Parts: sequence; C-alpha cells; structure tokens
Amino acid sequence: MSHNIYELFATKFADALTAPFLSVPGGLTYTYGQVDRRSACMATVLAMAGAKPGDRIVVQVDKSADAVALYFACLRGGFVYVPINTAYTPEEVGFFLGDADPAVFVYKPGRASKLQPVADLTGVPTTFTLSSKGTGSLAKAAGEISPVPAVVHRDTDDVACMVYTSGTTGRAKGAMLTHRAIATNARALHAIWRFRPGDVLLHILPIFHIHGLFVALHCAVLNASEVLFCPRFETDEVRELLRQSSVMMGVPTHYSRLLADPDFGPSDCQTIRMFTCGSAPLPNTVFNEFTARTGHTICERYGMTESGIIASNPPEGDRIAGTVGYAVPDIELRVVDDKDEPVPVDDIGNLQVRGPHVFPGYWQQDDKNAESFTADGFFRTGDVGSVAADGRLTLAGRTSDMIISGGYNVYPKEVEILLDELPGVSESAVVGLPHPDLGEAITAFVVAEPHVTDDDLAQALDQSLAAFKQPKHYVFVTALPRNAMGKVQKTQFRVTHADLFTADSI
Ligand code: MLC
Ligand code: AMP
Repeated sequence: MSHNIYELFATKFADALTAPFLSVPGGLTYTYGQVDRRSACMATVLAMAGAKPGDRIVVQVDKSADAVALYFACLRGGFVYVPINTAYTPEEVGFFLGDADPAVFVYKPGRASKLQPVADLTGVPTTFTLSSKGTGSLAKAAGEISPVPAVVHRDTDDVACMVYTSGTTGRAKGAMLTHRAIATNARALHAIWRFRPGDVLLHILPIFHIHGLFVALHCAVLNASEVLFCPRFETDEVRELLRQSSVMMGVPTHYSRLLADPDFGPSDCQTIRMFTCGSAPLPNTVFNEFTARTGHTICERYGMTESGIIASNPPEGDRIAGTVGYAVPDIELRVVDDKDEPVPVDDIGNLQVRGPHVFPGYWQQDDKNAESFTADGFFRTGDVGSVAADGRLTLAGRTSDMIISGGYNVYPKEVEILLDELPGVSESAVVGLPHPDLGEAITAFVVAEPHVTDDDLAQALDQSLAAFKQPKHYVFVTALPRNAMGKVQKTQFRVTHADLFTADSI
C-alpha cells in the first residue's frame, strides 16, 4: 500500500472535483479537479526533465494557485518539495541550492537574471520559472502536455518535503518531513479543530512555511473546503473576506493589525466559527482585546517545523490567554530538566516531543541530529514551558536567543556574523525588542568606528540578507556588556532599550 500523502488528499476531494478549491480574491477560482489535473501535468513535466522520486525540487515562487499545483506535483511525483522564503536574496538562495543539491529549481520569472547564475554556479541541472509564458516556464510546459495521472508509490518513512529552519550557528538546516509525519498532523488538526462541511478557510499566510503550507492548507484539503487564497495580508481586504469565511488562521501580527483598524468588529466576524493563532506568542492584550471587540476567543496553538502542531487550545471549552492548550493526538509531550529528567507538574522545563508527527532529522546533519534527539527518541524542541495537572501547556520562552519577528524566525548569530565582517565594525549583538506590530523587532547593538553610520550598515546587509532579517534599528555602543566569562549579556540591552519600539516612542 502506498503512503503518499497525495493519495489521502485525492481520496478526500474525490467527490468535490467540480467544487471551488482556491479562490484568489479579485481573480479566478480553481476547482479541486483543475488543481489536481494541473499537478499531474506539472509532475509529468518534472519527470520528463529528469527528476526522480526522492530528488529535491527547490521552489522560490509567489503564492498562487500554480504554486499549490507545483507543491501537489512534487508530492504525487514522489519528489521532495523544498519551499524557500520569497524574501531570500540570491546569496541566501545560493546556500539553499548548495545544501539541498536539487534536481530542479523553480523560481519567479522576474528574478531570472539574478537567480539563474546562482543555479549555474551551484550546479543545479534544471531550472524553470513559474510564469504562464516564455521559455523555461513550467506552467507553460504543463499546459501543453498530456499528464500521467499516476501518484508515485511512497512509504511512510519517505521524505515528502524538506523545510529549512534557521540554525543556531547562523545557517539554516533542512528538516526532512515524511509522508507519515505530515499526514498524521494533518488528520489530527482536521479532527481536533472540528472541520465540517461548508467550512471556508481564509488563507492569508505565506506558503513556504508549515503554517500556511501544511497547517492551513491541509485542513482545508482534507475537508475539500474552499480556500480564499490571499497573496498578502491587507486589512481592508481581509475584513471583507472574513464575511465569506468560517475559519481564519494567522500569526499574532495579523490579529494586532485587525485590531489596529478602529472599524474592525463583530460585523466582520459573523460567519466565523474559529480564529486560530500561532508561530509566535500571542500577547494577552491582543487575545483580550480581540474577545472584547468581536466576542471571539482566539484559539492559540503551538508548533514547529520539525513536529507540526504540538498543542492546541480546545475548539470547545476554555481557551486561556497565555496558554497553548493540550497536546494534539499522537504527540507525546514531556517537560524535563537539563539532565532530561521529568520535572513536577507546573514546573518550568525543556519541552520534548515524540511520536509519528515528529521528523526523523535534518538533512545531512549527523552531528546536529545526534544532539537534537534523546536516547529514547524525544526531540528537543528548544522551547521552555510547563504542563499543568490537567495537561495544559504554557510556554515560557526558548533556550536559544532566536527572535520571532512577525512569525518569521531569525537567529541573531546570522546577522551578527555579517555585521562583524563589515569594515569599521568591531563587534555586534543582535536582539529582539518588543514591537507593537511584529512582536519582536530585530535590533543591532554595534561597536564601530565613529565614521560608520546606520545607513552604511543597512546598505551592506541589504545585499546578503532577506529584508525581514535586517535590523529595524541600529544602536551604536562603545562596548558590549560581558559577564566574568566574557559572554555578551544581551539581557542588559533588552532591559535598557525595552521601549525602543513601543507605540509611544515610534
Ligand atoms: C515583512 N517585513 C518584515 C516582516 N515581514 N520585517 C520583519 N519581520 C517580518 N515578519 C518587512 C519587509 O521586509 C519589508 O521591509 C516591510 O516589512 C514590508 O513588507 P511586506 O511584505 O509589505 O510586509 P507585510 O505584508 O506587512 O508582512 C507582515 C506579515 C508577514 C506579518 C504579514 O511577515 C507574514 O506573513 N508573517 C507570517 C510568517 C509565517 O507564516 N510564519 C510561520 C512560520 S511556521 P522593507 O525594508 O523592504 O520595507 C512556524 C511553525 C508554527 O512558526 O507554529 O506555525
Ligand atoms: P519554526 O522553526 O518556524 O517552525 O518556528 C517554531 C517556533 O515558533 C517554536 O519552536 C516556538 O518557539 C515558536 N512558536 C510557535 N507557536 C508558538 C506560540 N503559540 N507561542 C509561542 N511561540 C510559538
């Protein structure tokens, strides 16, 4: 029996081939049958181009119906889908191509002059763009051939997708996600969030991370639901589309942006049965104000690329601000001390997870994999929290100094390495400071010669670092605070500059 997750999808939407799947606001609506056929065509083109099951296909394209068809094409062809953030610079893309060693790279048509040389340099055998016309267009080639409709046989442990997560050493690691892991989490979420006939999902997330690609899209596909597929988050448009939706999934920034519109209120939310939130901590103030303004309690959940969603507040029953609810089915969650010994109920410790949702390891990272799992197979999440007697999980932070800005993870080390290499800079410390819109904003504290300006630094980083990772503010200091061991005390900056971005000061 094949365990290709695409078989599961196809079974679920078999009776809905003429039903709407992806409705692009102000654009076309694509049915399940159309996207299914399109994916078969694309899978055929990829196979004809030489891609074999197990080969990686790196994809950096805008959010569109064809991008979803390409994702499905990779699943059904048994290729490993490797999505990357559209904000990454050519230099960053070069790293991913070198690391993933893909058979095919698909990129945005407008970026050919920058990305084709990177693909050539890293030895990628085949590239395509995802435009509707022109040479080298996957979409055009797909429109011109007869598809092979077969779905390639896959075992449960075969890798379906590889999703890069930021690395503590400043370099991203490819989390290998198996057909079993993805399918188990999709089924669990579809069940616990009580997806039902008639649900319409408002999809406002990017599709190069698991939140938009798996959590949101898979629940809808398993339900054969219509998806209102927004290329980006615009408050006015989202308010309009909320009135046609029953479920919205977002990051905290989406909710605070809705609240920032004084006209947003209950009349926008009459058809909604559930708002979910995750990827970053949902501030209690946002949770409470949202309830006061709309009557809805946001269902906060907690997850990560390596394991899918780990815990969720209940769809019915108490959704409590500041907590992320209960472990989802099939996830074993434990809280341990630094010796991996379980801590008592309500005590804060390191969170570890085990079960079929959890990934088998990072691509070509044996050392990292050895330290990421315990001897009894639990994955060390890097998050810290406590579990109450009734099983409810409350997060308390992270063991690393990772920053989450608007739902995107940024490792300070990656930014610091680049800053420290710049002429006139002797050292730097990058921290996340509270920000009313983004949750945390990247801030760089820099020790530099007097002639160095923040514009110099910003311009230099722009070449090599995606914009969302670039500091929103530079603070020049004469020295970095260090403890007796010589370790930089970033906490001091977090205290002294805590209100740098708060509403009153910007
Ligand atoms: C955009 N910018 C950001 C940013 N997003 N800067 C810091 N942090 C961010 N998150 C910058 C751009 O680079 C640009 O800079 C300027 O802001 C405007 O860009 P934009 O594209 O217009 O931004 P906007 O559309 O407003 O995007 C904000 C956002 C977006 C919140 C809608 O960041 C977003 O979609 N976040 C969701 C991330 C997500 O899906 N995470 C899930 C990870 S999976 P400039 O300088 O060019 O003007 C995961 C597991 C789990 O965590 O549990 O789900
Ligand atoms: P990623 O590596 O992009 O998958 O991000 C996963 C990380 O996001 C987790 O390890 C958490 O630190 C964080 N995260 C996800 N959901 C939440 C949440 N609800 N509250 C706080 N942090 C969260």
